[in-house]
Amino acid sequence: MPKLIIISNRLPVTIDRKDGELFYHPSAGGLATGLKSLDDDMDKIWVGWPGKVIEDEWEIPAIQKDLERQGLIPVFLSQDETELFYEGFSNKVIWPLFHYFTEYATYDDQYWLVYQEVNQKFADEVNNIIEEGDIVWVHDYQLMLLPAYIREQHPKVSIGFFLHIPFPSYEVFRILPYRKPILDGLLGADQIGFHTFGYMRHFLSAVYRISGHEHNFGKLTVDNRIINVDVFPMGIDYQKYANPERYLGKEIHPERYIRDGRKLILSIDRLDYTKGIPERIKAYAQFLEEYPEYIGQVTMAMIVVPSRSNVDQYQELKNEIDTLVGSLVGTYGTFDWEPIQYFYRSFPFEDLTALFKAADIALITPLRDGMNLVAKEFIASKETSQKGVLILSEMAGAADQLTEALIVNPNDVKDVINNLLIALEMPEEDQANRLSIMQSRMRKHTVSHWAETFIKEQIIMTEFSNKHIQSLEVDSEQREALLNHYGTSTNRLIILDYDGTLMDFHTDPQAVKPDDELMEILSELNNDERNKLVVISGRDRETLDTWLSPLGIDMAAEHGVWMKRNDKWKASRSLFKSWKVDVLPILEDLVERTPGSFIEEKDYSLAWHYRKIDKDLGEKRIREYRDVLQYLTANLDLQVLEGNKVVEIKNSGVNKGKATASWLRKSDWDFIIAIGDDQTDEDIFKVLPDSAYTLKVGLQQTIAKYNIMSVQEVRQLIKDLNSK
Ligand code: GDG
Repeated sequence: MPKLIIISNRLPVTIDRKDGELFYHPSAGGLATGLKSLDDDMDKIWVGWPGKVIEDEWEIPAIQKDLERQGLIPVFLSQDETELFYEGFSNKVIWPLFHYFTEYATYDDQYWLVYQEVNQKFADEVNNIIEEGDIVWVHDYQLMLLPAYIREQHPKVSIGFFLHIPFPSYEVFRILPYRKPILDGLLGADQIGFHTFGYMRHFLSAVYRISGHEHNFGKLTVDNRIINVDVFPMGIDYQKYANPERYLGKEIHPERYIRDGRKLILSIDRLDYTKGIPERIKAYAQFLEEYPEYIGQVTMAMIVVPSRSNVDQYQELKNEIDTLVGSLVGTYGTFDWEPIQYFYRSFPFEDLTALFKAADIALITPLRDGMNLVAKEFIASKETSQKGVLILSEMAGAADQLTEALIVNPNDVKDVINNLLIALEMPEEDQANRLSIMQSRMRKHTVSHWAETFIKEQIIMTEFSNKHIQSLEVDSEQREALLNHYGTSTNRLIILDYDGTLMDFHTDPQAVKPDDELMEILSELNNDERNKLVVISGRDRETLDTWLSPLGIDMAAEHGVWMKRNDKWKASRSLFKSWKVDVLPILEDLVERTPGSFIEEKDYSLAWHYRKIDKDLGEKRIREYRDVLQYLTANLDLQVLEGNKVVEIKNSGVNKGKATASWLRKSDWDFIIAIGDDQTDEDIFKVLPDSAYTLKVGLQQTIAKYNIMSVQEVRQLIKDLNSK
């Protein structure tokens, strides 16, 4: 039976020691709940750190045994590893940077080295247990290299990755010295999930700018695999918060937290600089100053859960919060009223839900937060009362789904104060309306729903990817049929595009001279006298001649303006080039305004290339110039052709399809194959008969019969044809 292997930094249990004895605390986190509901057809195994450094090696086998019984596989970390991998790279580099606290990120190569080692340690553990058909799901920023490390050993296994924290904008991500290997690590997955569309967009932009892979509606093609990048907003165990009495099997006592009918404002966070705790206290103090009628009428219950106390910034933050709370109490507190009740500890679930129920307002104003589940839990806890207002930072991922909350910019004190006032004065009917809309959404989008959707999509994606990619692989029927047909035919037409089909793209178009391997396989293909090999390209004839004439093959240059047969170039028909003097100044203007782009002048065409510049800028320029070019060319029997990061202007009536037709007519071919990657190659596919094999390189929409994933695969196919 296939298994689901979940990997996260921490196991859902923590080992502890009391009087020398080891014991295990379960931690019923959201993730564990979500996974419980997953299909029982699958065994589940969880791999992670058990939360304690085990110094005595002899204790390890017993711990392993205990945990294995619960389906848990521990990865043991040394003291140094927890310091450098967890507190160091994870929490002093990635955490601050991904939450836009760039000045807190400390770059230390030792952290990075140990981050790689520990990711490898996790991978070794996982690689030992993977079997065919297993599904792997990796969680969060501590394990971003893991997908690639697992893929190295198990190229076919289905791997998902989910990031629980924000993925920052490219401008922030690019600061990271290890940005490329981190992306390579993530791109080992088949599916990469984020809480919001914003994070997904940032990730795709970083992948494009740093690794050069373009996406197509969130699908990336990397190393012959399709990767699905998508949004999966995490939910909560709704019923647990909506009905905690049933969950706990006992009464809850919210009244303990309600004093003298005062309104209760709730604030709950882990101690972290991303949570905006000092800013919140300051806004509250200013609110009391601006609206003194609320003095004595409201109380803020502020729970700060201790965390990461070994990291300097957290200690400083704790001191700052202590001072601010002290000053607030000092300024406004009276013998029978405290403006703020501050708890620096965690609360048992029973008390936490009592607080949720008691609170009139939840003030959740992180400066950045991947999702923020507390906001969702507060909404669920109002299921019975239908009273309560959520004030939520727009910087929390949850703001995308909790759109009926009062959404604020946590840096804008006035905005927070105004919304606090609105919340305090909101009529109950309005409160109930907003709550019920959000509740019906949360009720459906639970954490179980999240986990099920993620895994379901991952399975669909992996199957699709394998099927799609294997459609032309050795074992597939079509490929066999193609090769057999080739083997038994005697009069074959083989049409190949050059750039992006036989050679990978390069920012400098002149740098893609054919390499030895390509010359060898093309020469072998051409030496078979049953073959007519034609390279049809948009390039000028001089370049094609310099590169390919030693092969003695037929060629078409400039999309068919020139055609070479029996070693002689001929222009396709009466073409004219007088128009170039009119069009050239426009393209020069385009280059002037877009540094890094350039013009290629050919005999009968002009091309503007924008391969070296930002793709979005290139596309914006095309939009701006499209009209003027079309206006100018309309009366001149010219056409404007948009290709892969190039716009080409040439005589109309010339295209790769016409060129193809001229070879097609020459004989009664019994085998035809055409391979191309560009929009302009679609013209080739269009003119060929149904019996032809047409192949598009890449995943784009095409009228070709098959997709082939890469230049390497095209070359492999040619090699296979040669060996027939
Ligand atoms: C990451 C991302 C993202 C808090 N205090 C107490 C307590 N809690 C519970 C809450 C909630 C959970 O802890 C914290 O939720 P977060 O959303 O902040 O999650 P984290 O795991 O810290 O952080 C975050 C999340 O991953 C999920 O993807 O939302 O953005 O940073 O469930 O109720 N529970 C108890 N006592 C407390 O004092 N019992």
